[in-house]
Amino acid sequence: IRVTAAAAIIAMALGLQPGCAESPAVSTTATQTTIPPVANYTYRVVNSYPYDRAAFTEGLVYADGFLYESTGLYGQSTVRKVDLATGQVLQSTSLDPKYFGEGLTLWQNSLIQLTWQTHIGFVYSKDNFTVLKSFSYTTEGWGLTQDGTRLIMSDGTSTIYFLDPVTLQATGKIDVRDHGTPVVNINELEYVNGKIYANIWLTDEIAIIDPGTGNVESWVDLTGLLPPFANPVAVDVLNGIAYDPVGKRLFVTGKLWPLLFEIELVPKS
Ligand code: DDQ
Ligand code: CA
Repeated sequence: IRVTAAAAIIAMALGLQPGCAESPAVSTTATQTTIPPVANYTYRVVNSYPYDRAAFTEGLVYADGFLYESTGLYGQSTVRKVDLATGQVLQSTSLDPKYFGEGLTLWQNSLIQLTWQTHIGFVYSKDNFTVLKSFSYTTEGWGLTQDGTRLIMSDGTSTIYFLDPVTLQATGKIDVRDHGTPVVNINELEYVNGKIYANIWLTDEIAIIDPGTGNVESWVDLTGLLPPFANPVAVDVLNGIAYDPVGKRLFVTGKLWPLLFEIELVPKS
């Protein structure tokens, strides 16, 4: 798993280990040997769109021709509605500077947003971005998506939590593993066709996770997605996955990236 230089420096500064999934050093147990081999994918770019390169993308959702996004950094965190074709920000609301915006999902007519280390989330009206309520949780807040029944939340560890979408209380959890090895730094999430797609912080990899078992079924290697000419000044890591179930389109971007991509997965030969 590739780690960008800038990301590695940030990781060092924060005293964190990148979330590499090395082969387990110890022998696998009987149950683990029954897990099928991981499928490896690369990608094909179908479309690319201009994007606000000042957006520190932490949460990304697609609905009805628009993207909804949560941006991070203290003093710069927002919830916004973005025009897919032009990248233009159509509507935006800023968070109090004490909050660092994180995962975002759409539930019925509301947008639900996490914050990083302040243990508070916000529920907004999707139409006018007014805050309808807030809720609390004990972990950090990283990624958020939903499967039609439950919210699905990551906290930077290898655990993914399921939350009741109405009470916003945790109802269950899974431990994400690649053939027994915990996968940490699970960041932005998207529920796609019965699987959880997850950005792994500080890498160019997306893990495709079985929500029932927590097993990583596939890895998608997005190395080289952002071309060097699009990257004249600092950008941060790949982060942000959104899915259009009607058009069957998969969108990805990154923190401070000037482009958003529609991609297709291509099996690695
Ligand atoms: N998280 O998204 C992985 C949960 C947190 C990312 C925090 C990155 C801090 C970067 C600070 C950069 C200061 C210019
Ligand atoms: Ca997402």
